[in-house]
Amino acid sequence: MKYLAFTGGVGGAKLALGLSHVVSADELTFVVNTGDDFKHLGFHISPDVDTLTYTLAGRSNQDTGWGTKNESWHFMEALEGLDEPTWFRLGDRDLALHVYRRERLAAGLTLTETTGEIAAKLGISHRILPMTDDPVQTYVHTPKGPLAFQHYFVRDRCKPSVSGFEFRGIADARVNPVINFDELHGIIVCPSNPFVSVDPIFAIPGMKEGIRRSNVPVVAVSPIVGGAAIKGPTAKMMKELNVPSTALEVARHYDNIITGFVLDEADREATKSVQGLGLSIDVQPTVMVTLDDRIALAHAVVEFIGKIP
Ligand code: FO1
Repeated sequence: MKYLAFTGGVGGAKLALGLSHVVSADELTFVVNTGDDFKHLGFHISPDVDTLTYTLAGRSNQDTGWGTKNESWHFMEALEGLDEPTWFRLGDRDLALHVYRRERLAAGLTLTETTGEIAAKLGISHRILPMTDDPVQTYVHTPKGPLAFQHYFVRDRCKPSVSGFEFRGIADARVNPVINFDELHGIIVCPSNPFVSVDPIFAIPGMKEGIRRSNVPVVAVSPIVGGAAIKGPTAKMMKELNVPSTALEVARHYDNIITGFVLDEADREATKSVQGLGLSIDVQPTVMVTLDDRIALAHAVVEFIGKIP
């Protein structure tokens, strides 16, 4: 395990796919946020794990970034007919994965073991590790009180104003024991939402210590480009938290963990300010549209890690 890549959902998974083409499976392991997980319709839903899995398997829905491509929605239509909730869209193909996971968890496997079985069946060789196998649930604080993450993100479409976050269960969560911090060459923080996708990973007791103990470069790719998030509510959350929605602010947010930061060319003028935080800087095209964009950025990140003292 030479590289660990921390990621959340859609945005981070783009770079993760690029990394999977650049670093072999025995040298690159993914650690995924599970704070978005929730119980729904009797299933254990694990959105960021599934988004990464489908992305690495080349099966993800290119339009939404989550769920599978060539999807159909008969299950949802039939469920609606039974007056069941359909705000969280489960496609017919995606449903098979949820049924499988429910069976394997009921048989006593951990989320890590179940995720490994699914990845193998989908032809993925890179390891996908949930950040923990213990229950952690992200809640966002809104004017109407704490809101479970999927209710905020999907049911309420990120409309409520956010004033803070809590990761319920985090104090008792154990770092996934499969993660080995000892022989690493570098750690990559993919461009996911710092507050609800990356912070839960860092908040697990022992995770920051493990990262520091590894004593290797920790490089984050900015999820903010030119003051806007490429995907999702990151910039909106920053405004609501009364912090500038800038790449510099993201670097400051990660400051006590990361040693390097990748800015988009649109934010080149922030180079000096980010270096002022004591971070090494690399400026790259970070907006990933094509697979080649993903691979090029992944190459640049791995090279950047090699240059950081
Ligand atoms: N996101 C949505 O905006 N709407 C959905 O209906 C939805 C369904 C869904 C089903 C399975 C899955 O793995 C992810 C799904 N997501 C949906 C995405 C998910 O809510 C987000 O990707 C993460 O929770 C945030 O990164």
